[in-house]
Amino acid sequence: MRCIHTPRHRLHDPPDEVRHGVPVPPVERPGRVEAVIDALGADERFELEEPGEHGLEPILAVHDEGLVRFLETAWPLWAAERPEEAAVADTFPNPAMRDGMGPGHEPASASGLLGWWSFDTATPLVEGTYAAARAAVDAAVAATDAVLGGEGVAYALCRPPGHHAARAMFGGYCFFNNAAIGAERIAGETGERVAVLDLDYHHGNGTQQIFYERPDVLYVSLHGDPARAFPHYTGYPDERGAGPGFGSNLNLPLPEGCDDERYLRVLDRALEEIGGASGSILVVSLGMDAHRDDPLGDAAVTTECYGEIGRRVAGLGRRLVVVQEGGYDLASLGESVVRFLGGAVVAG
Ligand code: OKP
Ligand code: ZN
Repeated sequence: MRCIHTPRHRLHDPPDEVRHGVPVPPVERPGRVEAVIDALGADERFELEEPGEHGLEPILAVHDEGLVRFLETAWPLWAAERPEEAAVADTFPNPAMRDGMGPGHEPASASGLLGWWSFDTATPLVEGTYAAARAAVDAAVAATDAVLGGEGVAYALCRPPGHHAARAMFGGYCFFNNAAIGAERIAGETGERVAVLDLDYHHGNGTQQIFYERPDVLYVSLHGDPARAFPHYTGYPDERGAGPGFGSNLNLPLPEGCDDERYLRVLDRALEEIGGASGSILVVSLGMDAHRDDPLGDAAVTTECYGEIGRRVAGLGRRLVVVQEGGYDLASLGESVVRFLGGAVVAG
């Protein structure tokens, strides 16, 4: 199986993330990729390769050019004032601030711009962030093109992850929405419907938002119930899509402590929905943070279960573009990915 990765992820290595106003060691860190590469490299079923450069076009197909421009130029603007610190917002335009007054204006200052384009304080931007985020997109595009070129399964080891990045907003450790970029490319190239199955523990608010009005892209997500879990404001089951996209979005919240048996039952529901829609390619947003040992999630999925999850997903009989999202327990992360991909390749 072709596994696309790039060392450029290391350019994004912030010193901390800010949680409830307190700097804490970053959870989304370079060691995550090293752990996955170590596990894949020890197994001859997987071929590691680096992506080519795919430019801005695939990014601009799903993201606002203002967001792209901001991420490209933010570091020098910020560093002119605070070169020793990572760039993090401390003020956000809560919609209630301008209630009844229209959208206002994009600010000119680094502080104002950070809040304008982001939604949390856990996603610091450093000098190399933009290059790393671009490289993660290149990996997703390369895996997508491998599958469009006839591969049954390809894996993009993306870091930073992508599924919280909306059309015009970054956050939740995500800058560009790698999986959405892949799905958009598949829809454009094939003219078929394409589904995105999001297995990360957190709801992929960005992917949902990008395709919310689109009938040609089905988004199905299993995630911690937003009643208790980040990103808090999206991921409820009554979010079914809008306009022509109504019915092309399905949220399946998980209970606290969700074990293998329960998880697999919810997965079967997700696969039934996807199987009922046309299309020959599925994008998987693969997060391992539903694992029992993950420091962010409260689910209890085992490493072994990721093999069964991979088998069931591949049982749909579609070609798979697998895009890495979260997963923060370095002891189990690599093996969980290997189990999933191994299951997917056997059944596929
Ligand atoms: C990114 B991905 C928990 C705060 C969590 C950010 C989580 C981002 C998860 N109290 N803050 O979906 O794995
Ligand atoms: Zn997550």
